[in-house]
Amino acid sequence: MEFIRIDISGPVATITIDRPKALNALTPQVLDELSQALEVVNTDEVRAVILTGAGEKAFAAGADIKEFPSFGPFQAQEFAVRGQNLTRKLEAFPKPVIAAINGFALGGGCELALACHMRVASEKAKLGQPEVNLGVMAGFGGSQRLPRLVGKGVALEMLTTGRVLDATEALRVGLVNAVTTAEELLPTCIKIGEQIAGKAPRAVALTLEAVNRGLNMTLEEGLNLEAQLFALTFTTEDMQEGTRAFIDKRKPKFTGK
Ligand code: DAK
Repeated sequence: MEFIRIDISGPVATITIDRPKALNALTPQVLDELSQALEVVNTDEVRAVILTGAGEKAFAAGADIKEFPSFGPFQAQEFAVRGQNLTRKLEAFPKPVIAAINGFALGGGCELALACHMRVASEKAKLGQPEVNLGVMAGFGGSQRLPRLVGKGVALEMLTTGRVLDATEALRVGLVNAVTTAEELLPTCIKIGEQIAGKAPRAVALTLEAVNRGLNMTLEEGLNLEAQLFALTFTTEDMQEGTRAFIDKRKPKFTGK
């Protein structure tokens, strides 16, 4: 892959968008490589994934604007579908994906972060949906995922004014889970990944499924889904191990079975 780096360290894999000269802007090739990278890290050994950007300035400064003027409506639609497929794949990924937002996360870059399961920002991070400055609107799910995360009012303000939030404000509105210094960003995300790695992988995966699918259901439908997925955990060896370890007053050893 030309623009994506993958580092696997024990149970935590880090995927880095590596195009710092263009502030990690997202071309169709970058989107395809990101999608391939998710396949590479979807192994039993990897229990959590970190997504970040190379360099000190950007997570990803959005879709590659320099390609836009040559797009007609059909290419624009194809590009949006490609980005939406990637964000769907991120959201449905069976291991938690943590966005480590090291700088600008704008437009499509912010939407990538929104599709991750959680977001940690460095003090230098800036997040926003400035598409309206370019005469377009959010195209990788921002108009749908942002209001689900921060509420309709804040989302509409961000999407219609293009105002960019700093890390403190992003934390205040619930757009990111935590803010760290630039140096502590990756260690903090790795620590979260390692905490997850100590848990039962199938229980974690089913939890992701319950929350992701449940948010698009009525409460009643969501509770039904939860009951079914909860029942599924009772088919796993890890459920036997986890409960037995509690009774025996020892640490569980989960195998993912
Ligand atoms: N695309 C391409 N190149 C970019 C870029 C981008 N999004 N952002 C930055 N760069 C490039 C700059 O052109 C510059 O390249 P050179 O001129 O050196 O060749 C290099 O990265 C460094 O950037 P700057 O010199 O501008 O750096 P500054 O620190 O001065 O400014 C900045 C940083 C992030 C404030 C500024 O670069 C900026 O405003 N960038 C654009 C941010 C932005 O507007 N992002 C949203 C993009 S729109 C859709 C599908 C998808 C989308 C929409 C619709 N459908 C088909 C429906 C998604 C849209 C977007 O994401």
